[in-house]
Amino acid sequence: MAIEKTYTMIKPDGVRNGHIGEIVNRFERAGLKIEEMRLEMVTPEQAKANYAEHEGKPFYDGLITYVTSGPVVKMVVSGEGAVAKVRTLMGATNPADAAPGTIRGDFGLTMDENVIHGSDSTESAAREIGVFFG
Ligand code: IDP
Ligand code: MG
Repeated sequence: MAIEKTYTMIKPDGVRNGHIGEIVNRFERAGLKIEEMRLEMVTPEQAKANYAEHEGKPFYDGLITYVTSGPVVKMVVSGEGAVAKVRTLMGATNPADAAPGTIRGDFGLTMDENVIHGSDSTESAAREIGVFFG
């Protein structure tokens, strides 16, 4: 594997419920490096660009409203196989299916409020880093 960069974001519920420190700690314990980190809102333009693949799906409007509803933590994280490593630490999309010990398994509430976003490929990562930090 190679050193990769990935985009990851603590969603509004993760910030509101006080999980920033725990999540950053899990990344660092896993050997990942925080390259960039900002606590701020997601703009509507950023939300639409990030979730373009879901446009037209029944949950799309709610997803855009939700992710722009409060401050998030936007991060670029790097390390050996960082894209897959962050996805493993996150757990399954639906917190009801996410394993204990994963971020979503431990802190996720519902499919809408599932604590964290992480790029799903190196191509998505490059695009998303451009959207949020470009
Ligand atoms: P991911 O976040 O694990 O990559 P995606 O399928 O890319 O999952 O979906 C993006 C986000 O959209 C999810 O994290 C979740 O917040 C939301 N989402 C996905 N599917 C549903 C659904 O069926 N109902 C409500 N929200 C959903
Ligand atoms: Mg996804």
